Amino acid sequence: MNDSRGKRTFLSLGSNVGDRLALLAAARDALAALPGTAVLAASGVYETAPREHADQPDFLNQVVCVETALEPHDLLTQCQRIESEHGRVRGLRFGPRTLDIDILLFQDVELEEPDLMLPHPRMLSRAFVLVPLVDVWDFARGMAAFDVARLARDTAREQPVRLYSTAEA
Ligand code: PH2
Ligand code: MG
Ligand code: MG
Repeated sequence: MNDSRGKRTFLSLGSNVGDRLALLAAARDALAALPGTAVLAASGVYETAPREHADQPDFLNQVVCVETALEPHDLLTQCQRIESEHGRVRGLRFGPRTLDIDILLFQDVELEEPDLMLPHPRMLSRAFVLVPLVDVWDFARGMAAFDVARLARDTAREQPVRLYSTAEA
């Protein structure tokens, strides 16, 4: 459902265990099925070298733009449920995972709570977030005017990110 009163948000999807491409597709479908929620756009899928904890398989990463009538904490709860339903087991921080769904930006909301920080505190230093975000940044409404193209270029010099598959229609 495309709720015109919805808030616009960008989510980062990541997977480095199992059928990574299928897990990202399942995440998009599960997000689209949430009440009052529509997936407006999906970036290409990128294969990225692991950050923070280097000794793990490469990730597939993607960013989606979503419009939702849910509040940030309700969206977070739903994202965690979708992760669990797709085999996510909470273990090593920054370690391997079947599915990770992180809220990057939720319109202009700023939060510093133990379970939810907005904007996402590491998004501006991660090429695996910024490069896909460029693909869908035209859909930004009501959020800070980050120069995502420039940040993506700068971070991608040091952080391997390669296009794995282009966005599906
Ligand atoms: N997620 C992490 C830690 N490191 N590295 C890449 N390339 N992609 C990720 O999604 C990722 C990561 C913690 O969530
Ligand atoms: Mg994450
Ligand atoms: Mg996460």
